[in-house]
Amino acid sequence: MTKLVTLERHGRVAVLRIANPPVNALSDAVLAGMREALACFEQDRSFHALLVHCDGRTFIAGADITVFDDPAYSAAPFNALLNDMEASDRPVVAVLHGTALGGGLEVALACHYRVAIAGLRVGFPEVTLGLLPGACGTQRLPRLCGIEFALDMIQGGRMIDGGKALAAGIVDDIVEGDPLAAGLAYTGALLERAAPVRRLCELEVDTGQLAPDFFKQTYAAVAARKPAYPAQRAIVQALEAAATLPFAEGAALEASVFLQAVHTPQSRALRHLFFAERQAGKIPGLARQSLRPVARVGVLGAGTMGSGIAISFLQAGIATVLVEASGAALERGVGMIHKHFETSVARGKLTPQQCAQRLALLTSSLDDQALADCDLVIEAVFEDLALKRQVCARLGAVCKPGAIIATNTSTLDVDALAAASGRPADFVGMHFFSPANVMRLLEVVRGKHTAPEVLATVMRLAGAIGKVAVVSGVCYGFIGNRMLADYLRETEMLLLEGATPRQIDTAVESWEMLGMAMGPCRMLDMAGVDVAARVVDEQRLAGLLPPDPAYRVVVGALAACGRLGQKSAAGFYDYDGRTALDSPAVTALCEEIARERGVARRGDIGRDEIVERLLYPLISEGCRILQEGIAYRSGDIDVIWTAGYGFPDHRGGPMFMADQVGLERIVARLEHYGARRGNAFGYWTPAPLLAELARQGARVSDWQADTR
Ligand code: 3H9
Repeated sequence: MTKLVTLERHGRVAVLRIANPPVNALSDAVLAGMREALACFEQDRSFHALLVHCDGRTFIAGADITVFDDPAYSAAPFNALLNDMEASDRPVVAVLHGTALGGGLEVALACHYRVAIAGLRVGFPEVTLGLLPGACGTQRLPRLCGIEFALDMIQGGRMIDGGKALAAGIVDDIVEGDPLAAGLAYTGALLERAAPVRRLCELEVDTGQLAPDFFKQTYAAVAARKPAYPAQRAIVQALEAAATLPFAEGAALEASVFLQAVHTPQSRALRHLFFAERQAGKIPGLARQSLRPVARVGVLGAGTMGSGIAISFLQAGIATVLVEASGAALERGVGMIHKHFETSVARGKLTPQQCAQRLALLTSSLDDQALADCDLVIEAVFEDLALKRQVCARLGAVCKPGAIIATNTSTLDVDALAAASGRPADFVGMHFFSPANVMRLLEVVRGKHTAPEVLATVMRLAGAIGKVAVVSGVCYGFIGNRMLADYLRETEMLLLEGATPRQIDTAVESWEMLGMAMGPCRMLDMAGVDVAARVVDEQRLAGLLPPDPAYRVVVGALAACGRLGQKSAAGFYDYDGRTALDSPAVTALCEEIARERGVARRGDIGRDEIVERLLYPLISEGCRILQEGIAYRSGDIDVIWTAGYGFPDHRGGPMFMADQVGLERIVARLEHYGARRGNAFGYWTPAPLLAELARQGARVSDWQADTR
């Protein structure tokens, strides 16, 4: 028996103890250990019951996700183990604490009784990995809770708390205390009253309340919602099998659709992102860094961004002070924050008491001095280098010693701002994405002199406010916006060559081609065409533009004629309310610019060209970013794009996708466009790292940068 699993005697009760930190994931070795322990229990009739118990902070959090990468993976041994466990003629009990997720919940459902320790959460998160439960979760859960409940829980992938699990019958009782002691007490009581074994596999699924066309409707709803997630359809198939077939046949169907899901590119991509997000939090050389305490946060600037940042901290229960120079702007910002929490109450997401508690943590002021006792101050003023320098100098003077000073700049030189603050070791970039309280990404910019504990503190804080944080080195636009610049350059170039905004958006939004949440023209219209034009102007001022007369001239021209995007009901599109309409004026403007700048128009721009021209230069820039050490690893770039830029998670991010497409092909296509369109400005020259990896037949995901 492995040390991961032991069988211990506690009087009449055998305790099957799993100890596989940190989350007791079911690796092959754990499953083998469980099988051996179960066999010992079955052989020893002096035991009257089996208690399944986990060491550490949680019950089993699921199958070990890495096992699915094995091309020969089979769920059959796991299922056989659970069937044998359930078949036992003596009570099998699970004591659940922390989280019982995925395969962990399936273990619990194969037990005859389940007792929860207060604070337990249970769920089937497989769908977030492009999977469905594969150890009869789709068969046992509906026998306990009905089809509709099971569908909601499995399709949603969300966790439910112990109270809801008790109400649904997923757990039999909730108790307080040490899991082992509580589990033994519960099992002892079962034995006292000679409680019988109960097997979910022997129950019928109650379909009495289901509408006759329930499954037909559910298939249709799934097809309309996420056609790119095959697991969604497979979940309905497995539940339909549970409702209509005997247990063994339903189990066989689940096994078959589960295995298909495991091998889909979508699931591989989502599994990659699961680990990439966790990896992103690990900073080379920063493993055991002491942290600075952050109990009070200041935000300077009460615009949309500043207010959104304040909401993020208030939501996490952190006292926040909002400071702004103009009374009217401050009032607007505070109003926005109040409205946010009040809307949450109206939608039932917060109780009125929770809303009051959060708002009580907010103070506001027109005076910088209000920031003097903050542990972290984030400036979120207008994106203008001169203004930000001034503001950072003010913060350097007003913040208390040891306070962290952060800039929310999306492109500007963090080292220059750090120098302006006079406290470069205390200084860091915290690039939130708009709307700051909604978007999951936080790009943390590590300056040349940022102290390690400042970086570590901000990374930890990001987790506390529900963000996924990725570290970037200092360069123009950091990781995300630097890559975005190439994507937008080609967007505008294609417009000059004759593509329409709709053609471009539709190509990159289409699931078969790419599946971006929003095409670039729609995105710019939403973010503000003037904002985009200002970014290009700042780049020009900083001397960062290529000597290309046609480089990103469209946003400036649109902004100059008042087409600022949705806010002015005209941008790349005309707007009727929220409906985007093709704009003859934009076509005319692009024709005129093309004529002026000597860009030839053509009518043969197809979807493949659009997607390749937007994506491959971006990937190439990602390789430059890696080679320069701006990003620690390619997975970090994938997290930035999926969490912050609407890149489809089922593609795993641009770098993961690059490996799927093949680096050789990407290099060939870049060279193809270089030959066809001319390469006077080096746009189509593959990054040296990309060219080298393609030559070696290697993958960018495997490439390791030296640590900075
Ligand atoms: C499944 O069960 C399929 C079955 O239906 C059928 C099979 C036939 N595997 O998130 P954290 C690692 S599919 C491998 O930072 P937290 C994680 O990478 C699975 N590793 O902690 C990290 O490693 P490191 C269904 C896993 O406290 C460390 O554990 N289950 C797994 O913030 C700590 O993780 C899920 O999808 C795993 N299953 O959150 C649950 N889980 O330290 C996935 C975690 O090296 N897990 N790791 O970076 C979670 O949602 C969270 O980890 C959990 C804890 C809520 C449990």
